[in-house]
Amino acid sequence: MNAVPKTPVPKQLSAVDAPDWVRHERLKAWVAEVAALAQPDRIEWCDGSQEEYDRLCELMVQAGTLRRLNPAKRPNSYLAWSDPSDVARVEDRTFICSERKEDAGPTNNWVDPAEMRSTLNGLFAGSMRGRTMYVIPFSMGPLGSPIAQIGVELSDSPYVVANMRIMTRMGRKVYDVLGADGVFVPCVHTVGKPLAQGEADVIWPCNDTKYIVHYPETREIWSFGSGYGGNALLGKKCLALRIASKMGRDQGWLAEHMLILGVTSPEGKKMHVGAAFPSACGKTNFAMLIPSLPGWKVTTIGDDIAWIKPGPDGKLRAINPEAGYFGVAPGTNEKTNFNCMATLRENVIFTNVALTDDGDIWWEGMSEAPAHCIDWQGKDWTPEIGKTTGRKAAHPNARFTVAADQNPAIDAEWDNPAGVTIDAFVFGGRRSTTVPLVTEARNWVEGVYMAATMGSETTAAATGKQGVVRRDPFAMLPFCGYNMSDYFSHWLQLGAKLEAAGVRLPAIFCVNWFRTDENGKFVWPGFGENMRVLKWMLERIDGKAQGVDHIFGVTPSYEDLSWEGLNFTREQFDRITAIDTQAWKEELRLHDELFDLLKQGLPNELVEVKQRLSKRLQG
Ligand code: TSX
Ligand code: MN
Repeated sequence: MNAVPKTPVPKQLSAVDAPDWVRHERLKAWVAEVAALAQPDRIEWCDGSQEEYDRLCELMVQAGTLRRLNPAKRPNSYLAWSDPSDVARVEDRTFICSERKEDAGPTNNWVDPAEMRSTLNGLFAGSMRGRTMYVIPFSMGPLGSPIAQIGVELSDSPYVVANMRIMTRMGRKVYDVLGADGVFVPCVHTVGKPLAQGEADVIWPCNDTKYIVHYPETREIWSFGSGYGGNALLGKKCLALRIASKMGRDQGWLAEHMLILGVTSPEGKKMHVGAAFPSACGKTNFAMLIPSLPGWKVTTIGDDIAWIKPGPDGKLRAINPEAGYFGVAPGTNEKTNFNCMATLRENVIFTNVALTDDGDIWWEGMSEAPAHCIDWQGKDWTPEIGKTTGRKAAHPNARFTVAADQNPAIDAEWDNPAGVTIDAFVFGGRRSTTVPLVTEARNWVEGVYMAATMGSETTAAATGKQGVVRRDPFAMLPFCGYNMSDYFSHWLQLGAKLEAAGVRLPAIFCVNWFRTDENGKFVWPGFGENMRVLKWMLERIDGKAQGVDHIFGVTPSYEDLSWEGLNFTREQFDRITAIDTQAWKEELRLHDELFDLLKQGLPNELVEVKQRLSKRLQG
């Protein structure tokens, strides 16, 4: 890694000049403390204004970090190319530093907090030299919502400031909510590349050494060495999932890796769904789905994260803590996600997509390939070069950052501080066999079992290995800030508590859009046709739709789904709903492997569900 010089702290930085709209003494003292450690040349207190955003973007254009796109093609939009070594979250460098190792659990990297603090003190000393440290106040969730939380990120990256302004409610108004002594989550971020006097900067500063560190008990986040996505925009995965999941457990609520959508029937009846899918299952596409069934409407509340709390009536109410979408670009097009393409018409920061000759952007799966473009590494790219070298024009994890309110399908309630009432939870994965199109859990405990054991097949792009089932309980494996078994218990306890209070719990469904035929082709048309499945779910909740009982829940028969306007035969339907007893015996054996890994603290209810399913399979 780059050596970080450690010399005494300049005195003048230990007292910071905060603007008069910052009245929070503890916050100011903390800013001074971090500045004294990291020794930035300047401190800038972000106000979240358009002027500030434009100025920082212009600064990054001058520095070469951003390219302004052709305003006639993509108004007010920019393209960033990261260092080729800094393109994704770094799970093996992500740490949950609880006092006790058991509290992080077997699925998280753990280091003793005292030891980690000492490591980070060494790394952060002088790490912001030659740079500006930005103070970024943000709210996760509508400002002042009883479900929202406030964070303050200190970062030496203007790219982080610009992205945080899109992804969160960022700026001066946050200080009004914070007042003189409000609670906030301190988040410290450095790209880890201090500049010596006169040293020229690079377009994407970062460090080979990376640490993404969470102290769940004291609710602090420290991030070193990366400027990319979830490693650097600390409100998202770090605060809204890892830290918030721990807060939720302590305080009786849920922080989930879920999209939230609204569905309105032709009669005007509306329901809300929270849905969790592992990566590469099309979560953002599902959140913005355009129904194939006439008269139905789907609206987006969120595409990635849900914070869910029992409301005054005991029913679960959900907010999207984010204010923007940081989505994967490749594969997004007018057919897979029309609303998303409309959202991306202007005011976007693109990262690691290709630059076309007319100053616009392109990625694999967006449209027919251009005859020539500049790829995400700044090199010439043509379809021919792509074919012969295997190089992609856009990085497979290339992203867009865009404000949620540009989505034409945004839900009218998306910004409601009280949230929306959740009627159903949906869990899904990418499974070419075994798991049927849709199953309703018979009760809360069996639903938690479904979610806990959910898995997804790896795509070749992500791992090099195709078709291996990876367990990803609740799609939370990389995002739970504490022991996964305790997380299952928390779900069970919350359900039991609400049920005891006489509250009707949301129904729980398990879906799989990805069963294939003997030629490896997808049988279910997916996308807008998923509306047929959503319709069945809503009618189940309403007590109107039928279904058939099988090994682990209730599945619709062919007659129970609406086939209006779609040619889908009973034979095709059987292929994606049939239960293969042999395959399910093997499936349960794989559940055993997961439960063995998580055996410490694993709730007995889940073991009992497994035993019941096993018995049913034998019988
Ligand atoms: O996002 C997807 N969804 C959810 C949409 C609301 N994808 C893309 C996944 C990768 C991110 C899907 N892919 C879905 C789906 O429901 N289903 C499939 C599989 C599939 C792929 C292509 C076709 C049909 C199904 N059909 C044609 O290409 C013509
Ligand atoms: Mn996600």
